[in-house]
Amino acid sequence: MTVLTPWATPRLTAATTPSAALLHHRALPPTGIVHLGLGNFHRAHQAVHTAAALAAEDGPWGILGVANRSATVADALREQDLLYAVVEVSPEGTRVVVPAVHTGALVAAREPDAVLDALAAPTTRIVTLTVTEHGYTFDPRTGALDLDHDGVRADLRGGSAPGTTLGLVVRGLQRRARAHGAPITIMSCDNLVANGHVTERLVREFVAALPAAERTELEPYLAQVAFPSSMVDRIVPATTDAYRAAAAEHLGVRDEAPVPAEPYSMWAIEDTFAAGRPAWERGGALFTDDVGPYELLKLRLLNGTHSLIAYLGALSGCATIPEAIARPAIREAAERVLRDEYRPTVPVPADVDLEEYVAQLYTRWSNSALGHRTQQVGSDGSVKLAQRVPEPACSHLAAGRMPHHLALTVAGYLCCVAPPSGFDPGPHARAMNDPMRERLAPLATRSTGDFVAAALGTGVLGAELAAHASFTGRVAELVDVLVRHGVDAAVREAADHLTPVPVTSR
Ligand code: CS2
Repeated sequence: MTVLTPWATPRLTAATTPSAALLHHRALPPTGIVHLGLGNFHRAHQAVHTAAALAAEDGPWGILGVANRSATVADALREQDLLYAVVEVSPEGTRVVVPAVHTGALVAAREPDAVLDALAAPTTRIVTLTVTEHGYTFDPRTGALDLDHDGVRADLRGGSAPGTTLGLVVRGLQRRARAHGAPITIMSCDNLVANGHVTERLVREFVAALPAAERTELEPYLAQVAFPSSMVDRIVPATTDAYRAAAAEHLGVRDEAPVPAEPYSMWAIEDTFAAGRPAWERGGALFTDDVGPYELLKLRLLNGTHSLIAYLGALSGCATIPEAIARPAIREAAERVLRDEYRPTVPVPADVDLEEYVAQLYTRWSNSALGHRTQQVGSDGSVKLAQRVPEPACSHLAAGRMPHHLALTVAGYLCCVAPPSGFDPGPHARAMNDPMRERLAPLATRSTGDFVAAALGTGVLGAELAAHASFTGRVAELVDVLVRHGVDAAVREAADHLTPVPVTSR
């Protein structure tokens, strides 16, 4: 192993990138895609599929990456000729590749006008989004655009730089409609059910809330805008020094912004583009008329189970998902929620071999070399769980069955982000970020039953699930067992349902 001293190692640039690491060898294409959300996920997923597509077929599909507020990645990329490494890690070994598909890196909060110009440029034909569930500024209780959100209100008023994703998108479309009106595709790559439809609906709601003159100017242009749905799947942890070291070791140069990722990657896309697209099917993506079944499979089997592993893992003191899934009790709870509670609620796409898919999930979660943190998966539960838990839970409840492990997921979440008085959930849970923390925390001083009813009563998991008293009751029992007896006892309680709960439909 070569040991590189950081100060003596040259920086990754166009001149120093080892050619063997490049995913394609074409000249950098002009910008055809503006991507909002220049985080790790985009750089390890869409950028890699785009580079692979470009290797197979040339086209004007360079990506201008836009970070929302933080300049860290954009600045590092600018110092590296927009290059960075993807460090693919598994127990079998490490592979380091450089996608080389970015044509620029901007920060919306710092240079909003340049971003709006890029969105309006006639050469821009696709806008892609990875802004997390949280970035769509909808009201979790109703799913509608949150018109009480300060950022949304400011962006609707206009007159200053847009601060929300929808504000940026709509103001970009407005500039476009005024300049030339060329068609464009807006594609969400976030973990939302029916992400294309949701994005379209939110854009339309935003436009409908604009003053009449702006509304009538923009509404007809929306007919030129396509909103395909897409299902994205790759486990991408946060960057740490270990990955910087791995990139340096493999490339022989210093990369300040590498991205770790698992080897697995999947992208299912609805083929309804308004102005062309890269040959992503030649870069590993799958095109389909209906992304829905792929989305549900992934959001429930992978993401839903992932959340349970993260909460029970953090409460057991596990820093990482592989550590958590290696614990017999957590593995058992994961198996049960996946097989008995999520699986019966998803249609399986014809080309997916379910057994193989599920076996792969356990291998992926067990990737100890990757060390995906429980804190990362557990963060933002208030927006993530709403996409994962309520629909399957309500469908079981409607059929007269109590989904004990979905209740355990919610109980684990509450214990992590709003720990009942006197209960210490441990460092990994304390480190979880959640936009609802401040609202939920004061409720946790109440008796468990009141606390859980009030917590779900905030609408965090939608009104329908909150109205099932038997479900909130079951969550409360599991919170009590978690707090008093720990994770293993709660898993036993969920599996054997020692405490009988009558399932009432409301
Ligand atoms: C995870 C996802 O953090 C989470 O909630 O479940 O980020 C998951 O790793 C990706 O969706 C995998 O594609």
